[in-house]
Amino acid sequence: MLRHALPLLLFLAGCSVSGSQRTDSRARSRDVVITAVPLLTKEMAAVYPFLKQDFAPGGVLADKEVYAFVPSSITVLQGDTLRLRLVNPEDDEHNFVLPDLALRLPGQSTISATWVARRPGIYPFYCVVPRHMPMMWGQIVVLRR
Ligand SMILES: [Cu+2]
Repeated sequence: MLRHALPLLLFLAGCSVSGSQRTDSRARSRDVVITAVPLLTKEMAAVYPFLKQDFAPGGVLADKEVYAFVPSSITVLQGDTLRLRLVNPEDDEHNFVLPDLALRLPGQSTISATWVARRPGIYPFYCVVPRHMPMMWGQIVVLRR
């Protein structure tokens, strides 16, 4: 009986080894475009009159403006390479800061970069312009392969 089981065990062991080798070959490059989008900025006070009070000293958005990264959540698999294209269509400068990657996004510019999802986890990215924090952020979710 054991003699018949041995080839099966060797086959299964072989599957395990080839499975882990395939892990790297399944890693892929993913093109991701992220755009900095104004949501509630001082220029919009003409459209939304309540913003005048919000942006005034003591208002809920005093010294702040609300921007978003779109999309704000990106899910990839471990080992994948993200080919990022960061688009800032308006005239305010932004930043894009990830662990081990920090980029300046001048107004009306497009910046390209790559980021490799080496380890599983949740990696937040931020714009670190003080008047855009803490609202302007997102996350890259790296799933274990
Ligand atoms: Cu910003």
